[in-house]
Amino acid sequence: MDTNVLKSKFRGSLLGSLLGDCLGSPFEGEPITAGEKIVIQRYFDKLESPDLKGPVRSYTDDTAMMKSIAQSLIAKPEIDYKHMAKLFVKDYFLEPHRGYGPNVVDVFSKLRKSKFDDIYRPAREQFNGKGSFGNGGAMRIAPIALYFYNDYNLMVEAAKKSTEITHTNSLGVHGAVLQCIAIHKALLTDPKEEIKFDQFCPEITKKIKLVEQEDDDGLELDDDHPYEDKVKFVQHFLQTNYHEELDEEVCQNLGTSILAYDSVPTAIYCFLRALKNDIETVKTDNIFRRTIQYAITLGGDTDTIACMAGAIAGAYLGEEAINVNMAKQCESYKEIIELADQLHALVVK
Ligand code: RVK
Ligand code: MG
Ligand code: MG
Repeated sequence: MDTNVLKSKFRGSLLGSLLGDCLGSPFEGEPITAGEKIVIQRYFDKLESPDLKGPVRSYTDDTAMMKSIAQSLIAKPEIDYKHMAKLFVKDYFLEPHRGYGPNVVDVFSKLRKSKFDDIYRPAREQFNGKGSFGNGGAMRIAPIALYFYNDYNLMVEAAKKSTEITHTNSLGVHGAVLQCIAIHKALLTDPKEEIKFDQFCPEITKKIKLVEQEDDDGLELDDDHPYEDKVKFVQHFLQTNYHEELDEEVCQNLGTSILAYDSVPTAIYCFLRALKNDIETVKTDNIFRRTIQYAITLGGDTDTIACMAGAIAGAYLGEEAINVNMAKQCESYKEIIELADQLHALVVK
């Protein structure tokens, strides 16, 4: 792929992540009614206006941690997970009010207290040794998909290792891997070439199936391949024509919660549904906007689901698809572009 196209896609993915987070966070946890969907439509119409003034829209933990991963890859191109862990912790203690999950905050305190002697131990001990399955590993994963765009196996390994600093439950780790695989697939698809719905899901299903099989602990629990099953559900919903009641089924079956299992497949669905251009409740010709606006109208963990859906959409469409006025509303958007460019310069020759 042409290096300038890739550069635009690198920017698109990190900006997509930022915009989803900044624009989604005001709606976090709210039940989304038909009236609220109209409010969200107007909110997005205004965001596209060049005359819109007002305070920038702050980012939350999703972007704070995504930035740390990018900064660590840039500072330590040979990959240094202890350095990454230190950046997570440093940022948290500098700005603790970015809406971090309660478990990760505890992990950060333990990491600091233990002087990072074993960066994986605190996360392993959480939830009585089960580890977290929150979506915190997935929400921050975009820089890993970009940095390892040329080496799929290293990418999967880095997705796991960067996640395990805070999340060790296989549901948390595999959620991050699935999100990484989806961004990677979008990144490597030519934006002029249409994403084929009947191929995208089966391809990522095949990949996540292998990851789930490799990490299978042999316990033969009821469900040893939850993500494989969930992506099949995504495919099923995509094969159904859009109607508003479908959103309720999507929320019930795919989920919209803070848990990786209940949000990563939903984000993938939002992107693919937005590509189909049949969502009546979201009125725009812009696929990027449709992706994050639709994700927000599903409610629940809106910042994170929009952030993850935005990272995939941006990786596919590139920076040009993102309305500049909208991007300018978001805190640190120039810094995010700079990080994307530095990652690109490091890995795209
Ligand atoms: C607030 C039981 C578990 C669990 C387990 C639940 C920010 C807990 C971002 C936990 C993202 C929560 C999100 C989140 C990212 C996880 N047993 N319950 N084994 N594992 N939970 O704390 O980084 O919004 O209730 O690890 O994944 O915008 O507190 O944080 O939406 O999931 O938080 O998991 O959160 P954490 P995180
Ligand atoms: Mg957040
Ligand atoms: Mg969130």
